[in-house]
Amino acid sequence: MFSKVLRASTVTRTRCASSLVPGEPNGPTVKTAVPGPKSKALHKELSDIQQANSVQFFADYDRSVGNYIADVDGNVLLDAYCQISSMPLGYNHPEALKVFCDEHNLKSLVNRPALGVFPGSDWPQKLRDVLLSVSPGLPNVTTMMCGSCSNENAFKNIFIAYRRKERGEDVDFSDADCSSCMVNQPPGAPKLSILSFHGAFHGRTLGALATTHSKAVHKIDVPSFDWPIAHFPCYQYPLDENQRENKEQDSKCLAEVEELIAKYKSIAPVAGIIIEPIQSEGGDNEASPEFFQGLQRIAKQNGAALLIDEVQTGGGPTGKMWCHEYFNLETPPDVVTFSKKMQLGGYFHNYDMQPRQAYRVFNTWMGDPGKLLLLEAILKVIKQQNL
Ligand code: PSZ
Repeated sequence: MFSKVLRASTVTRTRCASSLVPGEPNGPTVKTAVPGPKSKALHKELSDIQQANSVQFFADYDRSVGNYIADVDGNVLLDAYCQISSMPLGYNHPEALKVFCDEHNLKSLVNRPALGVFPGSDWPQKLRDVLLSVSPGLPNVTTMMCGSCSNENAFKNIFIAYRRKERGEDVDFSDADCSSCMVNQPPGAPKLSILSFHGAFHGRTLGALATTHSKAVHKIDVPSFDWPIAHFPCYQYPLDENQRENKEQDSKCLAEVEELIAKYKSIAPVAGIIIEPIQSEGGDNEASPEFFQGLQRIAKQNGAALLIDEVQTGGGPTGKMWCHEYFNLETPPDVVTFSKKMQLGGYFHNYDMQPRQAYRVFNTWMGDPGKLLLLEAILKVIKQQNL
């Protein structure tokens, strides 16, 4: 379930653990079976309220430090999973704890704004200083809540940009657009698609789930879109002994993408392509820089936007802030989504991907300034300690 990327981050953190969070234990302590009796009692209590079969044990976050997670039965375990790959510095890092001791920051947390309508005075500056300071070459950023809703809304940006180009830059919506979209019919609700890859994980909301193909349990019983799905390269290892075979894999998978784009022209034209730089939930599958370069060329030739999903790989675990920086792409991708280790969800994008009208991509909170303040502290530690 958890990727090589995540293991890489764990290894990195373990190596510098002693300097990272003071008071971190030297090793695990196991006092009971896991889950222990207190966890089991709490599990029963929670199960009366909700489906809780995924719960492994109940944690004691007051006593968790650095790489070690404490449970309610007094066990202290090395946490190789980092809250589904979302804790870049480990538990109770002093710099993260300090963030809300500042009264201004505390007020940003407590008075949670609807950022799309009433952002605080320091919001543009914070976006520049924190998020845009680590942008992979893209000038715009839109904040959201989680990984799924980042991909979900990024799809909307892609569709909106695609239709704007079809209609003409300054052409208004037609009456037919306005009436047909209200009953989910074309031309207002057009037949368009996002191409994704077998084995991909992009989230569980309806649109994102249509591009997720890692496990049946995620998808079963949920209606979905008939959108094209291509094969992600599957290499033979070691790489240096299988160069010819793996090159053929790249060509075969790229040819399939081109065939699907051609086939879907008459069904639901491909407005965008979504891909993880390393398939994470789908089983730690990697593809070559040449594959990604080829994919970007095909996307550009066909007027499809390239969305690189860095929800799991982004935020530093591969040694660069963004995994796709290893691919030496000709230009940045059109959209890069993030969440997890970045603390808040969102996406970097170019201006082309930005709707020209207000309220087209919008929700109540549009992210959370409190999470951006946490990310600011985390990035500072990563930079200062050269993690
Ligand atoms: O079982 C689950 O729902 C899991 S286990 C790991 C994830 C989800 N990862 C989330 C994820 C991701 O790895 C990539 C590449 N893209 C999008 C997502 C969705 O993020 P969330 O879970 O925040 O909606």
